[in-house]
Amino acid sequence: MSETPIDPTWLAAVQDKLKQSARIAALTGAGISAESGVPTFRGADGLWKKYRAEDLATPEAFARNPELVWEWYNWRRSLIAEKKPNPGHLALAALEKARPGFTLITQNVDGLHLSAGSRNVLEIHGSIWRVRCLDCGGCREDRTNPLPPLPRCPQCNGLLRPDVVWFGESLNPSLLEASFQVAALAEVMLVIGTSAIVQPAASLARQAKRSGAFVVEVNVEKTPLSSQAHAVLTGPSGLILPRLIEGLSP
Ligand code: BV8
Ligand code: ZN
Repeated sequence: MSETPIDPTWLAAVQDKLKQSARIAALTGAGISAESGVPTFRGADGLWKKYRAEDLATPEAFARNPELVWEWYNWRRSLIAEKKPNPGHLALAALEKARPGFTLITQNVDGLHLSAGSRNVLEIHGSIWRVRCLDCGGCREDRTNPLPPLPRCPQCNGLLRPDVVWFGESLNPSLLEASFQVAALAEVMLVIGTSAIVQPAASLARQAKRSGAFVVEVNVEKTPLSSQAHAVLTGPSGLILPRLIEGLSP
């Protein structure tokens, strides 16, 4: 295991692994969007800093005070609306073009992977750009910015919620199953920009390793995963990922 700031030896080793592999998976967290100017959850300017996750990203919080929760999501939507994908997002979109067997699993709800051109994406925590009706279940993309303080369903006038997975809520079973399947079949698993704390997403890397994948962590700091990874590339994903896919022809 190595943890070096883009040590050329390890960079070459991971590049070789990617060249030799058909089935590659990536799990991304808020860190990959940091260089686009989207605050991470736990960073110094973290999203939770202004608010606490337990106070807002839960069904109880929404039931107790839907206006406060919508105020937080409207704030995040307005913040993310003007952000662009960074070289890290673009490198993963290029990786998908070079390797059809590449699957991107993201914990992020900001939609920046899709804006970067990635298509084989499992948004396991949902999307901040989708809304879902509490009454009829109708779910659709709505980029109105900002949404009203208590947005209503155009079909049945029911109260809308963000179509994201809150703490204490189960993930979509088919998305969850698909992501564990991808992890189990991966020859290489890139774990990028995540504090590896939130479950069950954090278990995907362990699943990949158990199934024989070469696990690579890309992060600016150590995480609980670092000691499990075969390679730890320390540095910003916007710098490392484009280097990793250099010379990777289809
Ligand atoms: C569930 C959507 C079944 C909403 C989010 C098992 C064990 C322990 C706890 C649990 C468990 N199972 C369930 C739980 C409870 C809970 C949980 O995991 N709690 C944690 C806090 C311990 N999990 C759940 O509730 C999940 N549900 O399992 O259902 C169930 C049901 C009932 C009861 C029990 C179980 C649902 C979790 C999903 C929550 N929704 N997001 C929204 O966004 O509004 S989570 C949200 O936080 C994100 O989606 C993401 O998953 C997480 C934040 O993590 P990161 O993305 O990693 O971001 P973070 O800021 O933490 O870290 C950024 C990293 O980037 C850092 O490492 C930093 O160094 C790095 N970085 C920064 N800049 C860069 C960089 N890296 C590279 N380059 C850079 N430039
Ligand atoms: Zn409805």
